[in-house]
Amino acid sequence: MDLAQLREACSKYTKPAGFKPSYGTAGFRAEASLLHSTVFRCGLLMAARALKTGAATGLVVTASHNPVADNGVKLVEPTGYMLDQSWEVWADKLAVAEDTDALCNVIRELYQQEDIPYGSGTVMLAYDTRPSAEELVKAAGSGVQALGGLPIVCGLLTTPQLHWMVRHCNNSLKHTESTYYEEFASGFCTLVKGCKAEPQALTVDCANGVGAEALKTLSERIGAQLSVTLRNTGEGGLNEACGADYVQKERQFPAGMDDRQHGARCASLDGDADRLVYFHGMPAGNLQLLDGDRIAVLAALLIRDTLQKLPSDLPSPSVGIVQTAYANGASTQYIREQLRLETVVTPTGVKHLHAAAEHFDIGIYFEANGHGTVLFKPELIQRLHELGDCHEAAKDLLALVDMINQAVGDALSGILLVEAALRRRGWGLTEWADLYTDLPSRQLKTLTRDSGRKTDFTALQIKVKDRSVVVTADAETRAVTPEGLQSRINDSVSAVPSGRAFVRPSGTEDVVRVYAEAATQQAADDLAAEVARHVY
Ligand code: 16G
Ligand code: ZN
Repeated sequence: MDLAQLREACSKYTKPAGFKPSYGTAGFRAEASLLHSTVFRCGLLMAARALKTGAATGLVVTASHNPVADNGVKLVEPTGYMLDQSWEVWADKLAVAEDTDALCNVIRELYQQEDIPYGSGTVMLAYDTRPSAEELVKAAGSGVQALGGLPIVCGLLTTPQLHWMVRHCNNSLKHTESTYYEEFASGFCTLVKGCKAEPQALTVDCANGVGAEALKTLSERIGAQLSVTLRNTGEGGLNEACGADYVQKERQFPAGMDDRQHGARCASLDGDADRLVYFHGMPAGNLQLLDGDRIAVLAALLIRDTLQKLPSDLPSPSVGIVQTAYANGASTQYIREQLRLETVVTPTGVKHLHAAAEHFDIGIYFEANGHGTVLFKPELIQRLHELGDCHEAAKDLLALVDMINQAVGDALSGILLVEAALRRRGWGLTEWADLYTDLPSRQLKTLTRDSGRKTDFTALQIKVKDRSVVVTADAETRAVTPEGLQSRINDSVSAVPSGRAFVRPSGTEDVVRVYAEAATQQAADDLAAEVARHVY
C-alpha cells in the first residue's frame, strides 16, 4: 500500500460533517449528494476484500427502489453473494471515519486485523440508471485504485447481473452480459420445449429502471417463447408510483398501466431488478397481488414435479423453503401441510435467507416483497451432470440452474421461473392464486397518535425517537426491548381470531415497522394500529 497515494486520494473525498452512514440491511443508501466519500470508501473496502479472498469482488451503485435523488451501494463477495456479514463492521468503520487521518487509521487496523496481503485486488463495478451514477462510480473506482487495486467498470447493469458476473468470473466461466442472457434464455427454452400451452401475454412494469433494457434484451434472445410487453421503461420517474415495492406495499396498479381487465397477467420489477411481484386485475378494478410467497410456492411445485420424474433409485434431494416473518401465514401453512416441505424463518434481508437456504440440496428463498431465488447445492448439480443427457428430468433441473441466478435474487430469473412453471402446468394467474387464500394483513411504517383516521394508514406515523430501542429475537417475531412491549403485543394478538403481529426496526429507513395479520381485513387493520400504539 502506498500511504502517500492513499492519503492524497482520501483527502479528495471528504465526508460531509455530521453525516453518519450505516451499512443497514443491504448496503449504504442516502441522498446521492452525500455519498461520494461513502462510495469511495466502499471502493477501498472491496479492494481489500479482493486481496483478502484472492478473488474479484463487486460493487453496484444503486439505491434499488428508493427515489431517484437517492443512491447507494451494494457490495458483492467473490461467490456473488452479498458482502460477508463479518465485514459489515469494517464498512461501517470506514464510512463514518471523520477525516483522512481517521480513515487511514481504520485502513491500517483493517490490514492488521484481517491480515490483508499486499497486491492488487480486482473490483467489478456496475451502476443503475440514476443521474448520480457516473460521479459515484468514479468515486468507487478511485477508492479501488487508492489501494493499488484494479477497478473494472462493467457498465449499466441490474444488481443481480453484476452478482452473477462476479460469481462466474471467479468460477473461470464466461461472464459477459451477453453470456448472462444466453444462459438464461437457453435454460428457459429447454424448460418450455414441448409444452402444449402457448406462451401467455405478460405486461411488465419496469419501474423506469435498469431492468427495462435488460428484460428487452433477454426477451429478444428468447424470441417467440416469451411474450412480454414492457411498460415504465424510462419514460417516467424511477420508482415513481411504479415498481415492485410500490405495487406490493400500496396494492395499487403502477403508473401507466391500465391492465385492469380481469385476468390480464402483469408483473413489476423494482429499480435495480432484484425484486419481482406478479399481479392481475380483478372484477371491480381491484388488484390481486402474487407476491414472493407465491413465487416460492410455484417454484416448489415446479421442482417437485420435476424431481418426481428422476429415476427412483436416486437419493431424493432435500428441498426447503426459507421465509421471513412477513410471509403470509396461509403460505406457510400451504407449504407445510400441502407441499409437506420444511420451512425456515429468518430475519429480514437476503443475506439471512440466503444463508439458511444453503443448508438444503435445493433451497428456495423468497421474501414476501419479491426478493429471492432458488439455490442448488454444487454436489447436487454434479450428480445431475453425471445422470447425463439421457434423463429429461435431470436436463430440466440443470436448465433451472442455468436460468435461476445462483448468486442472488433476480427479477429476470423470477419471470422465467414463473412463466416456465405456469406453462408446464397449463395454468394462468387464477389457478396460481387459487392455491391458497392469503390471510388479510396490514403493514404500517408510520402512525401519528392524533391522526384519528383509523384506516388511513398512509397518513399515519409512528414517532419513535430512536428505532434501535426496539430489539427483536426469534427471527424478528419477538420484541425483547422495550420491556413489556411483547407482552402488550401478545395481549392484543390473543384477542384476535387467526391474529399474528410483530414489530421490528427497519434496516433501511428511520422507522419501526409493524405487521399484523388476522381473519378479516378490518381485524388486521385494527390489530396493526393497536400494536403500533404499543410502540410509543
Ligand atoms: C433491503 C433488503 C431486502 C429487505 C429490505 C427490508 C437485500 C438485498 N435487500 O432492501 O431484502 O426486505 O431491505 O427493508 O437484502 P426494511 O429493513 O426497511 O424493512
Ligand atoms: Zn432492489
